Amino acid sequence: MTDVSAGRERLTDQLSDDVLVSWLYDMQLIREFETRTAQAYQQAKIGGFCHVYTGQEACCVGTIAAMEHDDPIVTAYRDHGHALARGMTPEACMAEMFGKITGCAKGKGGSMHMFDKPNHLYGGHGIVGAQTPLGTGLAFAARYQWEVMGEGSKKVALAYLGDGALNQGSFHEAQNLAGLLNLPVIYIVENNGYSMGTSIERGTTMADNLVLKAKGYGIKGLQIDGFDILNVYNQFKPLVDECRDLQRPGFVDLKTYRYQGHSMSDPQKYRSKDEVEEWKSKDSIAALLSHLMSERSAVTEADWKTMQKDIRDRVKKSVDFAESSPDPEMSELTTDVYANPQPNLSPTEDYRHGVRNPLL
Ligand SMILES: Cc1ncc(C[n+]2csc(CCOP(=O)(O)OP(=O)(O)O)c2C)c(N)n1
Ligand SMILES: [Mg+2]
Repeated sequence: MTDVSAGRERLTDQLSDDVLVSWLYDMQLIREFETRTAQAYQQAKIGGFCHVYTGQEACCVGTIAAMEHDDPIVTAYRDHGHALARGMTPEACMAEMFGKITGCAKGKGGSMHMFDKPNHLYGGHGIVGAQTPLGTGLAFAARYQWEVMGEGSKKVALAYLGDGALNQGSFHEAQNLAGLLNLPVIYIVENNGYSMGTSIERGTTMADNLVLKAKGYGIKGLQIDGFDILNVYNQFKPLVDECRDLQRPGFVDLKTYRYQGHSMSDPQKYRSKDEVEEWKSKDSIAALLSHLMSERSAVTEADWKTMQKDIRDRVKKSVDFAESSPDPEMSELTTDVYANPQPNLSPTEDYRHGVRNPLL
């Protein structure tokens, strides 16, 4: 069993400069992407609800870096960052928001419903907390596949949620089942301190020590500073390894902050400008850049300028792509409504033939 506290300082020291530079790239890509998303929204090129991720980049990049590519993940509606960090192209992500056929879900899902099966991303979900039982189910399926079907290897599922989902009944039912059945799912609370305009202290008990809630379900929890990507990786990776090894659940209170309003229309009366500025002064991208420049001498000012320009060009291309892509045909209205029946889905077939599931 891995000792979660042991490798804290050391794990990232063992990673190459290239790996850390790729994290910097991914975080900056998300930030630039979200700047362009907000612009496009204001120009009415994006419809529906839209929530940008600016400020929280270290959370998705740092946690996804600790996973295998085929570990399934599921998240809430503030999902563009997770999609990009998992490998979705900016083109597919932007076109989805523009409602175009070239989007990851043929333009039918929009900002809140990023799906990418090849990259093992199962949404993007708009109902607060609804993704937490889905993450539990993904973990059940993964464990069943490995242990009962004898296929593949041990996996861990990630279910991201906001602090506003902590009080949802579905989340508590999901945790209970995960604890009871030993399911390899890690619930990551991206705790940005607010659920729309309600601060976490006003909305939930034990706000300063959320891991106590998971403890009640027999789930090991960690509190992690989500504003420092090195710290995120160093603390999170051992938990992932442990949950994979022992096939059991985990919980993370990942402390972070969003720089923009809750959604694209939010006067932000519930917080002060000083509070926002204080968080910005600890910015996660600036902190990683400083580490790479001064402690590793892996990036120069000129490298950083070039990287920023490359990213700007890449994101601009994604906007052009989205704009010039065609709308879905009218006939798309009636496709993808129901899953096509598939004859050989073995786990559920076992149920249908009355075979008891040995995991239960
Ligand atoms: C079941 C349900 N209730 C209410 C809403 C309305 N709603 C949308 S976002 C939100 C706040 C959620 O905040 P949090 O989980 O902290 O996520 P964040 O926006 O901070 O990322 C609420 C209440 C909803 N979408 N679903
Ligand atoms: Mg929140």
